[in-house]
Amino acid sequence: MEKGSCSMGVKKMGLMLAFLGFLFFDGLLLCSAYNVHHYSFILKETNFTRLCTEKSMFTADGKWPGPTIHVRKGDTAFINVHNDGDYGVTIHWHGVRQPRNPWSDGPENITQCPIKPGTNFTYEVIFSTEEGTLWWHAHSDWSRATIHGAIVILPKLGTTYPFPEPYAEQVLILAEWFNGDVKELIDDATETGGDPTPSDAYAINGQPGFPNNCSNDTSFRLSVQPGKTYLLRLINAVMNEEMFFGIAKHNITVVAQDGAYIKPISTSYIMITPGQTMDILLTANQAASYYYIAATPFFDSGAPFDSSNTSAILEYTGTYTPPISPPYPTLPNATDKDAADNFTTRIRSLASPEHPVDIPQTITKRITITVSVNQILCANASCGGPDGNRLAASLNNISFSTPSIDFLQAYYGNLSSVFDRDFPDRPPYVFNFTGDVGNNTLYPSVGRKAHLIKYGESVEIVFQGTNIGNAENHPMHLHGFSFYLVGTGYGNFDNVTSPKTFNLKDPPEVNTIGVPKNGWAVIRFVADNPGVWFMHCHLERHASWGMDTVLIVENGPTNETSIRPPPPNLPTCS
Ligand SMILES: *[C@@H]1O[C@H](CO)[C@@H](O)[C@H](O)[C@H]1NC(C)=O
Ligand SMILES: *[C@@H]1O[C@H](CO)[C@@H](O)[C@H](O)[C@H]1NC(C)=O
Ligand SMILES: *[C@@H]1O[C@H](CO)[C@@H](O)[C@H](O)[C@H]1NC(C)=O
Ligand SMILES: *[C@@H]1O[C@H](CO)[C@@H](O)[C@H](O)[C@H]1NC(C)=O
Ligand SMILES: *[C@@H]1O[C@H](CO)[C@@H](O)[C@H](O)[C@H]1NC(C)=O
Ligand SMILES: *[C@@H]1O[C@H](CO)[C@@H](O)[C@H](O)[C@H]1NC(C)=O
Ligand SMILES: *[C@@H]1O[C@H](CO)[C@@H](O)[C@H](O)[C@H]1NC(C)=O
Ligand SMILES: *[C@@H]1O[C@H](CO)[C@@H](O)[C@H](O)[C@H]1NC(C)=O
Ligand SMILES: *[C@@H]1O[C@H](CO)[C@@H](O)[C@H](O)[C@H]1NC(C)=O
Ligand SMILES: *[C@@H]1O[C@H](CO)[C@@H](O)[C@H](O)[C@H]1NC(C)=O
Ligand SMILES: *[C@@H]1O[C@H](CO)[C@@H](O)[C@H](O)[C@H]1NC(C)=O
Ligand SMILES: *[C@@H]1O[C@H](CO)[C@@H](O)[C@H](O)[C@H]1NC(C)=O
Ligand SMILES: [Cu+2]
Repeated sequence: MEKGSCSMGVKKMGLMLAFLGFLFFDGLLLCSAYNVHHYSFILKETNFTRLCTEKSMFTADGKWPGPTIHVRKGDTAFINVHNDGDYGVTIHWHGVRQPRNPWSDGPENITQCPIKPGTNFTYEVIFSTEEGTLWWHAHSDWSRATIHGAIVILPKLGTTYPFPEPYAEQVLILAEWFNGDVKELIDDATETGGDPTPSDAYAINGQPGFPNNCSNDTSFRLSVQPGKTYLLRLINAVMNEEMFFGIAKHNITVVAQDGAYIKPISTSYIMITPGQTMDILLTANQAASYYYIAATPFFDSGAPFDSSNTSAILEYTGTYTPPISPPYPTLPNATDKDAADNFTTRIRSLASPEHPVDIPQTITKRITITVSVNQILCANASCGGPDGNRLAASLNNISFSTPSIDFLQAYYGNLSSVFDRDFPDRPPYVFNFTGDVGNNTLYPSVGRKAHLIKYGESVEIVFQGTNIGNAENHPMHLHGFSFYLVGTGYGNFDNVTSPKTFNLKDPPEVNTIGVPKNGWAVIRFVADNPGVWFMHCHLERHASWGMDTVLIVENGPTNETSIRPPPPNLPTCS
């Protein structure tokens, strides 16, 4: 059926429903021709009170979290973003591949310049292979703390979930609340070179919940009917911490990660990194009562972090006396690497006939990237980081600096001097990366570099964590692709012994992976999406410090394997 033949604006849909009698469900039209959706977001300052503190916050449509986008697999959504705020902003559609369409990917000054106050830009978000849960978020300064929301991608009509149809579903977004203004917070930290102030609370669907100050009575509540099974779409929109999550007295079953199905995992807790999403089945099979749903940080470095926890309440329907102290889930300690690994190493692609995998077996392009937290020397030890230095971070010892004209425009328009094309495919020094590191790698160089990849290459990237600065688990995220996580391990990657441990049969297909502290992670993908694609740590302070780079996949031989022409009204750079 012709794409777009029955498209209409979401706001008009209720009205159309009344007149035309279309089947309509929560913003989604149940008609196979209705595969184009229109949304409109207004970004604006809105007041919120949490932890007894009122502040003005930059949000989408005055909501925190922002609106949910509903589509089916293979649909396209046009999203007009109007900026009524005080400063420029961009939006990223996290985990959506956007075939040939980097123009709508969103990272600030990588694929576009910011949407200036008083102006708008319409993103064309093209869904292809994704199915399950993804999310969208601001991708400029630290606006994503407050500007984010869920993307729900249902199976195509005529196809079903690879598990029994859940009775109902619920988006759960983990986020971070800062009593102060997040833009001031990161601007101040950038000026001094020190650690940004940690958040004051975590939140589930915008509510810190028990036991946070003034939050006991405002917890998010999930009402469930005894015996029914619910699909929870969990998103980690937290800025700087990975999270453990669980529900008191209930096991949960994880069935998808990052918009791809996995073999079901029954567990009492999960670990989810910033950027990741998980689809989880919950069966209300315990005594009718209240139970806490909670999340606590997983943070395995010595840097400052928010050690608090957040909760919501699972509330069974029926007649009973609510408990005074509902049970709270037992979650692992913040530094418990074993607990994190015990969950993450169980994840396998579903790899069924309906949801097959296609893992590159013969690699044509190998890249090794060290992932480090560093320092930049400051004259007279005048900065706010360790030893009076400036905190920094790097990939292959290059700390990324953002240009003021986007990479994509510069690449497409052949502008020189915006970026260099020599991001190296191996670390500049080989040393005992995870051992007692010397000083030669503590101080990175600073640059704006991209790495070019030919269309169609089978790519393998080895992320090698290092013990420089502050070793820690880094959730690396690549735009424009999902990829197979074929192996992880501790210590230095060994190109003879490590590949023997690879899973080349059913590895998870994801867009964000935690590179273990003082360890390595290896990913594989086919470079079949021409474009300019950002790759970075999804811990926001590391991304701000320069733990980023750009992969450019060159055009293939035909129009259908080339970057599409730019859309009208791209924000201008200035
Ligand atoms: C919003 O919050 C600020 C404090 O950050 C306060 O000064 C202002 O009066 C509030 N505005 C409204 C409309 O409540
Ligand atoms: C969006 O901006 C264009 C100019 O680029 C303008 O013509 C249009 O009216 C704006 N639309 C909205 C909804 O603000
Ligand atoms: C709770 O908030 C009040 C008002 O802001 C503050 O005075 C108090 O110190 C806070 N208590 C805790 C435990 O954070
Ligand atoms: C929240 O409730 C718990 C017990 O349910 C209590 O211990 C705690 O003091 C309460 N906190 C506040 C801020 O009311
Ligand atoms: C959760 O799973 C564990 C391990 O399979 C099992 O021992 C436990 O009884 C289960 N708990 C519930 C509440 O189903
Ligand atoms: C949790 O970790 C902290 C250090 O991060 C440690 O002091 C504490 O004893 C640990 N608690 C448990 C129960 O293991
Ligand atoms: C991790 O799994 C191993 C093997 O099953 C077990 O011995 C260990 O206790 C687990 N650790 C944690 C923290 O769950
Ligand atoms: C690297 O350093 C670690 C930790 O100090 C040590 O255990 C390991 O043996 C070293 N490896 C090599 C090859 O020197
Ligand atoms: C690193 O540099 C510091 C100060 O320049 C020096 O004191 C220290 O010995 C050096 N360490 C190594 C391992 O080179
Ligand atoms: C494996 O590592 C060794 C030593 O670091 C290096 O000389 C060799 O070229 C590597 N082989 C491959 C296939 O990358
Ligand atoms: C490829 O695209 C260009 C520019 O959009 C167009 O001029 C040309 O006709 C296209 N070629 C084919 C074979 O579609
Ligand atoms: C991005 O570019 C704009 C100019 O187009 C500039 O104002 C802004 O500071 C740049 N952002 C960053 C993070 O450098
Ligand atoms: Cu990181």
